Amino acid sequence: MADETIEALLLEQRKFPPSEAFKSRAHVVGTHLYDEAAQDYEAFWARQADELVSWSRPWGTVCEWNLPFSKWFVGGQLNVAYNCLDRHVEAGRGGKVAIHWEGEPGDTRTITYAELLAEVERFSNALKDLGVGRGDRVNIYLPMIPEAVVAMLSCARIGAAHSVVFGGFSSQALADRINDASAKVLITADGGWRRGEVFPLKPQADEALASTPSIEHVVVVKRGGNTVDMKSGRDHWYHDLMANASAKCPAEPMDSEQLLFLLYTSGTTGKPKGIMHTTGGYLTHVTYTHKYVFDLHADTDVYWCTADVGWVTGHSYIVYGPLSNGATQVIYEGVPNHPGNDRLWSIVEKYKVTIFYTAPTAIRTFMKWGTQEPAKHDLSSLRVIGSVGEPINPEAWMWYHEHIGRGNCPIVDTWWQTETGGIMISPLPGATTTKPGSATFPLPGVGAEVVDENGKVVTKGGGYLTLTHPWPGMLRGIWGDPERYKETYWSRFPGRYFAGDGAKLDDDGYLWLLGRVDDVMNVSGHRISTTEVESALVSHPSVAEAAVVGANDATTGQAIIAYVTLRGGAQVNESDLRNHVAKEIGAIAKPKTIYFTPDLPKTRSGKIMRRLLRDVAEGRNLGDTTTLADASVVTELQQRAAQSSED
Ligand code: 7RM
Repeated sequence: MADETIEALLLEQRKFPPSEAFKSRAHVVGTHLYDEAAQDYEAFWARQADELVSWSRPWGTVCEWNLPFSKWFVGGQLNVAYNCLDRHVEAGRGGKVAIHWEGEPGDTRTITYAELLAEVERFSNALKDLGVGRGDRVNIYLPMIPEAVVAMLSCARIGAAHSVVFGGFSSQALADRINDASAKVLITADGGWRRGEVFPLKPQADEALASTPSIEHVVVVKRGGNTVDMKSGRDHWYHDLMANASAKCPAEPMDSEQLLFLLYTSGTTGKPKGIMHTTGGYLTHVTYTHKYVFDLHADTDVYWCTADVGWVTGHSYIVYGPLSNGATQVIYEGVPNHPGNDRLWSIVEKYKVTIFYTAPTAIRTFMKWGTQEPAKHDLSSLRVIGSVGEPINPEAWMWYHEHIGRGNCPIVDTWWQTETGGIMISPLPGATTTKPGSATFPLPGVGAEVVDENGKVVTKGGGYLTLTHPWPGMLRGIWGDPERYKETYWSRFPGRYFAGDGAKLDDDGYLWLLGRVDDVMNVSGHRISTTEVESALVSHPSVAEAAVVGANDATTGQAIIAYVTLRGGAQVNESDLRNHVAKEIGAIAKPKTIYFTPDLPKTRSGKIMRRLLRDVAEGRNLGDTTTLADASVVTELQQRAAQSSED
């Protein structure tokens, strides 16, 4: 019987140092930032806050830490919208493009910093006219249109906290979140474009509004052109409010610890948690990470993050980080395969995107679609490419490196969470030698350690990923439930934040994320991570994507069941694939059964839902499927499982 907390099976030897050409222009080369932060992390963050953020009143204390509650830059005052807009305009950069927006049908809008500021000032006044003020909550339920950015920044400007709900969520999910936050105003649209069609938002919102007594007003942006009901006195068209609002709305100073937003995470059990983020620390964290992780040069780069503003990635790396840094960015409304599988690459070519940030689920989908899609376009503008959301399998990393990065873009694999606010573990592209599949090292200013089940620090091999000291962007709590905050994040290992993820350290001290610890499989006493078996499967040239789960087994405790999606046109048989896994990482990790499937069940943000696959594998009725992106995928797998047990 093995005794490791989580076994480390996969050995990856390939290494990619930054090129001399990249280093010659990079913000960070070498170790000076790491050395500085290691001396005194509070002083390090204070320097970032000072250099990267504009304050209307300086702070007194850098960090007040009463475990598990932290306050950053205490006593300081600032306005986030001022930092994202006014200061760039005041510095003479009002004519710089903030947003190249591309609608799914092909319509476009180009918005400069001065124009974005004017829109935000007007909409801030419109919100004030509706009675919104400091400390209120505003819900946002919008497609990926510029008004989503305007709405968020307008809330920040007047001191109201926003709670963005992803436009793909149901009316029930919207109602739950509105009610938990007691939001006063809802900002939505008639509809948005997706896969060549208009999807309705206002009708969904209307269903939610039947049970949300706190909502006094609804603002509706016209985008889809679909017919909607407008309830007189409550519902207002955005364009009408804007026509009547006054143009000037000075940014008022907010306390550093003023609530900036709530963002709900569904987690695995229980009701969604309203994760709280505040002002000064959060802005410092996202501005710093956006600048250094992507090596942003705001005057020349064109940045594009493909996330939705409904997720934390959209908050931190579409809205607050990039705009605070004065970046020019692309925002795209629709799906990656409309009208063709090369839509994203045509956008990269069109806007000469230099920094591209996406998720492993997207990269594995691109692998399925084939290399001919990116090959149709000139991607030579790209210089840094990033990944977030799940562990990136080494072969997916290699595919991204070769076919999108064309062999000469550093890849930044960024580990972080809704709760961390910003990136925590990632290479710095001019400083770090990367290894395919490793998020490498904690960023300067971040403390991360792997521990075993007793909380003892592990310096080599697998265990639980913990964070050892507070950081500016950390969540301040769960809205309305401080006990749940302590219990969820701070109780498993005393004095440490436990993220819920497994990780291992290799011989060179590189960190490898191993997936959620709830998913770890126990096969004959060996604790095996899903990530490593999935990566072994994906390393087969025919495989694009894989999900594995441990299902109850009379002999081995759990047996590994794999669900595999092949690359376009490829074929392979089950036993070859099982042997391939044995060869890559060892016989103990060989899947007992492999199912081939065109799709895997995923959350709406694209993370594989192994819990459902476990239900399928163990023949259980499906639990909660409401967070699933496409429920037909599991139904299909269930039918297949039932069939194979009859065979
Ligand atoms: C940004 C985001 C958080 C969870 C996290 C991990 C997983 C995210 C990576 C990753 C391996 C990565 N926020 N995760 N990034 N795993 N490597 N680079 O995704 O709150 O929605 O999810 O996502 O399990 O705990 S999130």
